[in-house]
Amino acid sequence: GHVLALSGGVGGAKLAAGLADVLEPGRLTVAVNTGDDFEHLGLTICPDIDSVLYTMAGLNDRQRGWGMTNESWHMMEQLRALGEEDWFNLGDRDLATHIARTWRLRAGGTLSEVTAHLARSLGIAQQIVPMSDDPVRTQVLTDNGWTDFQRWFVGEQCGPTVSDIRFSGTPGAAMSSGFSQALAREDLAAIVLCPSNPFLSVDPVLAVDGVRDTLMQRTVPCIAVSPLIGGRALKGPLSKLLSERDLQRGNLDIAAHYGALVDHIVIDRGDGDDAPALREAGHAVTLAETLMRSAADQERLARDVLAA
Ligand code: FO1
Ligand code: CA
Repeated sequence: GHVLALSGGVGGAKLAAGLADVLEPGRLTVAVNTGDDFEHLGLTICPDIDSVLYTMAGLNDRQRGWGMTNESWHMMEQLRALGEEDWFNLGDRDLATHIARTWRLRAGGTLSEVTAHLARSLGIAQQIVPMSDDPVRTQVLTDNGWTDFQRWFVGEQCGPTVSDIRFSGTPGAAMSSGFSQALAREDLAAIVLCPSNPFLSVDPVLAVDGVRDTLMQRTVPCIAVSPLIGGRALKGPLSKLLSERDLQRGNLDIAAHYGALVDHIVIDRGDGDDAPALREAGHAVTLAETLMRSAADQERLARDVLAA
């Protein structure tokens, strides 16, 4: 059957790439969070779509966790010399993606069409679809008021404490046609929530009109891969958000957050102690090696998820 993966950046993109390696191309759709998207210097930037594209094409920079490998930064140096905003780093090669996307959007293309074009051009055979073609913008509430996501994430290095999160544009944002078609497939065999930040990467996807209800009504299994190892997130602000919300129970809080949406949770082998309580809460549990350092790791985890 067909597999639908819901993904944010980094961790999600790696599992999506693993799934792409083990499934025939026609059997995978990756629906990507667009809540991190923003307009910057006249360009439309879609960080999570970029992460998925680059990782599935094998062009991602593993060290940095975002952007392209073999990157150079001449444009940024010159931008700085011109006194323009330089808090958000655009590599020379990465810049081409944002120019191509912005150009095609301005010519009237939808984000779905533009993303499909970029994927094809990068040699990706799988379907990568934005969660929505309508703009959704994640914003966080801090002592400075509502702040756009990238301003907080990159500009403020996730420093200010977050007391609330909203997805501006929802309700009202419709599923992209590729996303709704994947959800409606007769041969849909599994829905995978990738190991992305539940609050910042998966929740915006669930906030798109109809997604949560459709997932609740579905009969195909929904499998979440925990983004935590030893109670901590590898990267990004998830650990900070959990502690600011006084959520100290690791995988149990991740599972509680998803609740009845998720049938099955895949957790790290080292966190086997969490399994009994997760099972008591009604989730099936699989232990796996969830750290993905290489393409081989991604593939191994993808196989374990599909076995679940
Ligand atoms: N993340 C950073 O921490 N600093 C950056 O300067 C930065 C630039 C950047 C450019 C293009 C792109 O697609 C992503 C970029 N990211 C950067 C990553 C990204 O903004 C975040 O990792 C995600 O939005 C959170 O998952
Ligand atoms: Ca993200």
